[in-house]
Amino acid sequence: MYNCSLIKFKDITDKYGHLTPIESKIDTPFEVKRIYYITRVKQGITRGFHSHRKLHQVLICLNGSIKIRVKNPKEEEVVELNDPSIGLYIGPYVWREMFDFSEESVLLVLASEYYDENDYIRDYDLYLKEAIKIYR
Ligand code: T46
Repeated sequence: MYNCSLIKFKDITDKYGHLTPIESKIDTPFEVKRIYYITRVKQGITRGFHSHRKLHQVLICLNGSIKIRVKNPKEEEVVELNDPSIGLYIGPYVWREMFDFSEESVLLVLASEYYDENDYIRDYDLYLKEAIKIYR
């Protein structure tokens, strides 16, 4: 899907467990300026419901599982993240909705920019209006 793809990171496995290294710009398609994580989401809660204008991000589910619906004016997909060595890259003008957070799930997000509320499009009609120019 346009501006949206899975990234497979290294999974270094030995008898001590698993280790996944992520190096900015080497393993990510952008320079990482910010990280945040989402934890302790109660059952039935949905998050997201927005797009970004400039932001690039990689979402990684470090524990448990989380579903992400990604949409643009032409396509829609649901991706389940449940492997800490897989990241979901989401670029500009992709609408995202997160749901079905399993108990104890942990979502780590690597972001290309510092937090800027003006970069968010939280209204779906406005999103369609702006995105249609890109996806036509
Ligand atoms: C995204 C998905 C995957 C900050 O103050 N700094 C930050 O870096 C972030 C990300 C959020 N906030 C504040 C803004 C809100 O008052 O934290 C509050 C919750 O943010 P929001 O409702 O946007 O959370 P989600 O889970 O809907 O979306 C987040 C990211 O905001 C968004 O960029 O793509 O995770």
